[in-house]
Amino acid sequence: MNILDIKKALNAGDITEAAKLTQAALDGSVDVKKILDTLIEGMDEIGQKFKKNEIFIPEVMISAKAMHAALKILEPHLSKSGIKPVGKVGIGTVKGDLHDIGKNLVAMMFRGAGFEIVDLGIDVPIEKFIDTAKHKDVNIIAISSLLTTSMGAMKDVIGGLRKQGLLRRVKTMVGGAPVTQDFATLIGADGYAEDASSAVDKARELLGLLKSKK
Ligand code: B1M
Repeated sequence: MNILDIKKALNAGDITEAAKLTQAALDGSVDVKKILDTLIEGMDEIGQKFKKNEIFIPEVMISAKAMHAALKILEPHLSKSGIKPVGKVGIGTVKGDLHDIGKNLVAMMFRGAGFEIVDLGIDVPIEKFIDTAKHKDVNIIAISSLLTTSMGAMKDVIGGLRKQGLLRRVKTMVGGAPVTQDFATLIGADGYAEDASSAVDKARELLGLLKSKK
């Protein structure tokens, strides 16, 4: 088999084929890290296309599902081979807000880029974000908001993390349709991203995995 076919399967959003080819690569003794890198490259390409409006949310979601299917097969081998996730992100939709499609998309793209995700769900109280930062060993707390009425709670989460001295070791990121860079700066977030693929770039930048584009 050609390992690059895995990328094609991701692009086509072919869940069965992505899983089958990942298994075939493992059976053919292809290095686990190489398979993972190929998958991540594939998702990065999908993220770029999404950014350029060449593909849209349904395609990204189905590709992300194919990625999940491949990662599920790879997961036990990854832990055996000692490959560490590139970072760990606690993500949730802020208190008062039940929208989760964008948050899920961001989480999927993070997973696709090799991050470990603690998904806190929707309507997440400030204390749960703080508890996650304290006890789950995350590098980033990522907060999503879709409502102008729930945006303010993001400031409270960051304020709460600051009060507890957690911002010394945990970065914060915010996003969602009504959120802007100006708002992120105003509430003291370390990062803002407009969409799911930019969120991955921003997280990499915050963790020093990517040079700042400033
Ligand atoms: Co609601 N809703 N909704 N809704 N809803 C909006 C957001 C609204 C803009 C519709 C409108 O009026 N035009 C409006 C908000 C107005 C405002 O505050 N400015 C609105 C409203 C008012 C409401 C209710 C109050 C309606 C009511 O009950 N009267 C209510 C609130 C409930 C609550 O949350 N407490 C409500 C309810 C709902 C549903 C439950 C019916 C449903 C949500 C279902 C679900 O999520 N499981 C829903 C939906 C679907 C929408 C719209 C139509 C679509 C949102 C969506 O999923 N978009 C939305 C209108 C719209 O956006 N066109 C609307 C697709 C998604 C992929 O995009 O979430 O923006 P998005 O995520 C993007 C980026 O924003 C970014 O990346 C994602 C991918 O590129 N991003 C991040 C998101 N989080 C990020 C985090 C990051 C970085 C990037 O880092 C941490």
